[in-house]
Order: sequence, then structure tokens, then C-alpha cells
Amino acid sequence: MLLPSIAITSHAVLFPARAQHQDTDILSWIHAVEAVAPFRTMTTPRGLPMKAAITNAGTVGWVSDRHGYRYSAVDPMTGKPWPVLNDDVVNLVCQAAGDAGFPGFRPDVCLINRYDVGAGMGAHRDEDEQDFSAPIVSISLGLPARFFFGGLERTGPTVAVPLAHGDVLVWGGPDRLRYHGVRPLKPGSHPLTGSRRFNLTFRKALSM
Ligand code: MD3
Ligand code: FE
Repeated sequence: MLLPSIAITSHAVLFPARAQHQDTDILSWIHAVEAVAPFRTMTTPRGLPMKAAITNAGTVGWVSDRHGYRYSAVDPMTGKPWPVLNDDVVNLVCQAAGDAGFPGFRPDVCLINRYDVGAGMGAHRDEDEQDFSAPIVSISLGLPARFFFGGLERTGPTVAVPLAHGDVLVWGGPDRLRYHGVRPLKPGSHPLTGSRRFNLTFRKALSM
């Protein structure tokens, strides 16, 4: 079946509402993950609290503290491994990646961000993974957000992309290292998530 898609850049594709039919399953999985690895706000290496709360699933998870950013095989909060990825969600993610021109994508981590009203994410690059040839696939759930991306430098013009419930976004190739971020969440209520937004990013953190 041919699913609708919008080219955002030459190597970034948005599939509007592609995950919507699995929304309640994905939200149940998020709740199962947070029962083992609770959402928490992390501190940047410069000592500032991040506004989005995060958790992870997969072989490793992305963590941040005074020592820096890295992927860790254990959750520093519990000392336990992260919960495993969900096969159905991974299948959806791999199919979207294939349709966007990245066949064979096999994520080993899912970073889950939770935004309350007013929370956003400043401009940054995702550069802690070992393999930049793999894309990043994102699923948005709940309240809509204004995502923005720029170029390979922190400053410069940005382009806004609205991300709504169920949207799947694939970033790869030369666009993989672009600066990007999320504007502060506007007040509102979503029937499934209330006054929140969840974003899942599936990544390949380890090269083997
Ligand atoms: C563009 N998350 O977790 S997802 C992040 O909505 C992150 O929570 C945002 O940025 C969010 O690091 C955006 C879409 C996304 C993900 C990875 C990218 C866009 C990207 C990597 C490179 C360029
Ligand atoms: Fe990012």
C-alpha cells in the first residue's frame, strides 16, 4: 500500500498519522516501560535541568549528567537494564525507514521524551550514536508540537514542521546531523494523553 508522505528535506520524510492506528498499543507500551524505567528529567553537562522528561528501551539508553551525554546499558536510576523494544512498534519503524529510502534499519534503542505544557527542547544535534549512516525514526503522540530544524551549524535559518499525533518522521543521510529542536508545548488536551506529548526516537546507537 502506498502511504502518504511529505518530503521535508532530501533525506527527511514525514508520514502523517502513520502510527495512529497503533496509538493505544504504543501508549500501553510506554506505560509498561515507565513502570520499570520511570520518566525523569536529566541534567545537562553544564548543570541545567532538561525540560522534557525521558526514559529509554532497548540494549542501551541515552543518559546525560555532569560527565556528559552517552549511551548506557543500565538505567543509572535503578541499576537495571532498560526494558526491551516492542516488536510491533519496531516493525512499523523499520517499514517507515524502508519507505523513506533506508532499508535494513535495525534500531537498538528507543529514547522516549515526555513534554508537559511549556516544555520544549533547545537546538541540538543527535551525535552520541556510533553509526550516523543509520537514520533516526520518530513517532509523535498526544498534543501537537512545532518542531524546527536548521543546518549543520547551531545558528542560522530554521524551518518549522508541525508534528501531530501519530506522525512518523524519518531523518537520515546528510540531514542526520542537522541542528533541530522543539518549541515549548502550547496548552491543550488530547483525548489519549491529556495535556502532554510523547515523542519516541528509534536509533541505532551501537555499530555492532
Ligand atoms: C532531525 N526529539 O529526542 S523528533 C531528540 O520531538 C529529539 O522530541 C524531538 O530531537 C522531539 O533528540 C524531535 C524528530 C527528530 C529526531 C532526530 C533527528 C528530528 C531529527 C535527528 C537529526 C535531525
Ligand atoms: Fe534530537
